[in-house]
Amino acid sequence: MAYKMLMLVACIAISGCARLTETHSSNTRSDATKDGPVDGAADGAADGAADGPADGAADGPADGPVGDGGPVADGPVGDGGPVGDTRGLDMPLPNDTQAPGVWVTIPRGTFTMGSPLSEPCRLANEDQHQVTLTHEFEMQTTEVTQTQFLALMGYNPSFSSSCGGTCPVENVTWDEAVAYTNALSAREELVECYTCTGSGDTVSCEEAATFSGQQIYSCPGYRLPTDAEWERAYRGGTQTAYYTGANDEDSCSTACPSFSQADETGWYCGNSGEKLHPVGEKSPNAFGLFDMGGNIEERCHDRYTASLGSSAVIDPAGSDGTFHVLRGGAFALLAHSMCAAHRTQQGYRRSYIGFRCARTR
Ligand SMILES: [Ca+2]
Repeated sequence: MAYKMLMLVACIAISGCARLTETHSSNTRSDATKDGPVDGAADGAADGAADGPADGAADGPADGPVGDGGPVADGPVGDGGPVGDTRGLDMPLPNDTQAPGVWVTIPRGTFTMGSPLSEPCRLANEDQHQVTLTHEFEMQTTEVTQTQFLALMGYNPSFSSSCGGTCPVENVTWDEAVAYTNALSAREELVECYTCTGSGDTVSCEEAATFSGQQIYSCPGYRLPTDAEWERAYRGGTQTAYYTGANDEDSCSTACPSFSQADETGWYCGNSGEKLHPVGEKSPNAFGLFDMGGNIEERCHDRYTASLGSSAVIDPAGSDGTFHVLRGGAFALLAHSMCAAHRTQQGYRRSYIGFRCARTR
């Protein structure tokens, strides 16, 4: 395919795609080079113009944090229903390669989204505020694998296809990701959450008119998690930078040092060998979710907004911005990109961007 050829040329030019990173400097290694647009992703535009949160880790947001980063308000973590729902599959393994994979239920409730001003490496788009999600939702325990994507969609867009079927699918646009969730819905005769035209790597999608804005939480079918759902799922009741512990000042360094909290969380530039890894090799969080930090960055349902504000919100569903939210860092990115509150955006396909699925219960 043409975009793969262009990607190959781009990789050769910079001596390896593993060093490809996002463009905002606070999240990237100093020796990293941005890969140019590989093709015209349906939600793409001029790269760089909106390719990341406003920097300003040193300044912090103008509005102060809400509360002091205390515990979540809705009781113990892990009370959200069955773990290991395999939808009839025989092998409930974390690296199960069959669609739709293994799922857990994340309980409804209130939590503190964002990071405190004191957190090392934090960015200005991490305003701390209370978020209430009035619904419980299911989330896939792993990133969608290449085998899962190929089985449903009939092609594998991944740049690192040699990594194997248990590795996450990557190099997907937001449109390709939601087309996959629609395919899951269609297979189970659920109402689809997105309207798509075309197919394959040129598919173009948007949220269905019936489920625009906050109505997305009413969609019966599969979808991507919202920005707020993703962070609630990641935290698993924790309020630290990583679900494995506090951040380290060293993680702000573009030299990408390795340290324990990050190493336990997932694959990033300090421990990945700058290559993609099979899903489920790191320890899961309290909800049983793997690779929420690292390996591939994960596309979210809603569109990015730089300022979350300090006011409490109920069932947030993003903005009317151009690009959709990305979460969780990646094998080629710095450790702090794996932090719970780290948010960014990207309109183009990238060799380190994939997704996992969610569904309102
Ligand atoms: Ca991930």
